[in-house]
Amino acid sequence: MTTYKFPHNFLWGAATAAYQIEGAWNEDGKGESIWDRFSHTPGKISDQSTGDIACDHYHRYEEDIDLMRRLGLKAYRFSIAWTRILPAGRGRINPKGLDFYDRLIDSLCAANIEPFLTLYHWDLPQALQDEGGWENRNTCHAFADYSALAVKHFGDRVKYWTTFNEPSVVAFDGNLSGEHAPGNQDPRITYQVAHNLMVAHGLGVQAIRSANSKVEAGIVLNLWMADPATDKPEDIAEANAAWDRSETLFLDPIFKGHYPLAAYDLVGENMPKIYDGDLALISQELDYVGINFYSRNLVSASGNIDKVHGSEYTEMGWEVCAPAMRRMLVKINNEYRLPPIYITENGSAFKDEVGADGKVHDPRRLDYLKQHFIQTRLAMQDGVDVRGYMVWSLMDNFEWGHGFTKRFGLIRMDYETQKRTFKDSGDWYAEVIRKNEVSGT
Ligand code: IFM
Repeated sequence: MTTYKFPHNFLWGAATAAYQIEGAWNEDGKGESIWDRFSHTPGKISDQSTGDIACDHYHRYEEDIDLMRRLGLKAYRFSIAWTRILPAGRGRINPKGLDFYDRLIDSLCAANIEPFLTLYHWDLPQALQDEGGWENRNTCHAFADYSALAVKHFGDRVKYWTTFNEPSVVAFDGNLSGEHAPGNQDPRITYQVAHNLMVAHGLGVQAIRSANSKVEAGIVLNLWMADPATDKPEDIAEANAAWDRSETLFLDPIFKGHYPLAAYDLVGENMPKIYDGDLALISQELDYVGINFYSRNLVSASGNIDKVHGSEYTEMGWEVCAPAMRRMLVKINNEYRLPPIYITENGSAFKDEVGADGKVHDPRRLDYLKQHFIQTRLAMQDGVDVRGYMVWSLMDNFEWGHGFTKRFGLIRMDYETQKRTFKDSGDWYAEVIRKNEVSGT
């Protein structure tokens, strides 16, 4: 058994997103978002649920901050619902929306918990979708104006500002597979959205910095390591090609200032409109990058791979493979000139039950987190500059197209009663934070 100490000031946290926990979907002047519209459309969510109430965090945020205190969180990553403060995406400001986030942020600060704020975690105002959404470049300007408003208002208390959470999921799940809002299935729209999200990120960073020069601006990318299924040269080549086709689509424009040829060769007639100056805008220096890591893709030259014999899989069907996290971190650190890294999401969904003793014993989640903390610490020893770690998620919540069927929380939610119950992983995480170390093999 080895004990892995983390650096002093390491920012241990937990993460959530507005639509997944807040509820109060149409209260106090909030406008409709694309996720309100999508979840209210029959057949879109596997258990027919919606985020109308979710964890009712809008009304119970104080209780939730008490739970964060019990965890000893140093940081809390959450997102703003754009439609709470600008119900139509631009124009009229909703003071009650600002008021909610003021109260939330003030309570976090009073609890000594650093607010780590995401501006866009997928809930575009429906009014902007009605004008074409992210396919329409005007949405990028609306995003910059919304960013400036938020930073002017909250920037005195919030230091960390993330423009986008997982732009690849926004582009591909929302516009190619159609499994997410707004539910398009169109490759032409997908690539235009992918590019426009990058433009909006660049405009957002400019807006954040001109609204408050003291805050930090970054973006959050989700990365899956691509591992070869065997050590045959053709599988290794295919794994490298798979990484180049997908993960570089957002890393390259942001950190190299150009799109990856490997990815854009494949786009053909769906090539987005890119204007002069876009790439300079997109590749502005960032203060940090957030990385979300859950699993890896196993790649073989001969095609698809079935489940890996002997590997454990989560309820999402994702393989548990913590060493892939270290390899991914080392790879991006070698291939890009990166700012400091925060692990902004990592976690696992398992079928948790409340035991006869009234407790939630979730040894698989605890072990998943332990292994990933250790691999991250090892990557830090390899020279990767990781400054913090936000577990996904603080509590079970609305898992998008899966509704409430997947539980990622450190805290269990009973959605009928809104009762919150600490899981064993939550108690264990509190100890990790308190000791600033993790022990394991
Ligand atoms: O729940 C999501 C989150 O909103 C974005 N990253 C992945 C999580 C688990 O699927």
